Amino acid sequence: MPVSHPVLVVAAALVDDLAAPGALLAARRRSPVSLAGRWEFPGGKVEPGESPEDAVHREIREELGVAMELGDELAGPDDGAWRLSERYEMRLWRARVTAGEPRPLVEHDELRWLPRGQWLTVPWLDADVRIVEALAAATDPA
Ligand code: 9L3
Ligand code: MG
Repeated sequence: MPVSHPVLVVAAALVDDLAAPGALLAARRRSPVSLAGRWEFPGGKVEPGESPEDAVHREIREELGVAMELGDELAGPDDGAWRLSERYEMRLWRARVTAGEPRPLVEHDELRWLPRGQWLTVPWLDADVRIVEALAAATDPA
């Protein structure tokens, strides 16, 4: 059987200040049922022919209704990506909202700005926990 390549998911670590992150935006999923109630970095799958950067802008516009600027990527251990499961791998960028107020429009039912020091206080998706930890470790104390 051919080994199938993981599907690429892209997501944003939206922070209030790219140079000195204080608050981090977490989004609570309402779908699918298996993930409902767990928190994540908002984002989704890259579409055919789309660059990962274009995809993360599109996903955040669709899911939260805002425009953003990208900061640095938080590279993961798997060729720069974060393996989420057998099916998915993810790339993640620090980002900042440039227009609009984030709202849970599609697959979330709540958004929360978590103050620095409280980033791990919500039940993240299992796959996202180590990424939040890595982001916190890579972020200088405010
Ligand atoms: N996923 C995990 N962590 C994230 C995101 C955005 C996505 N921060 C996982 C959940 C889904 C899959 O990736 O199983 C595809 O995401 P979506 O298209 O349902 O958002
Ligand atoms: Mg999504």
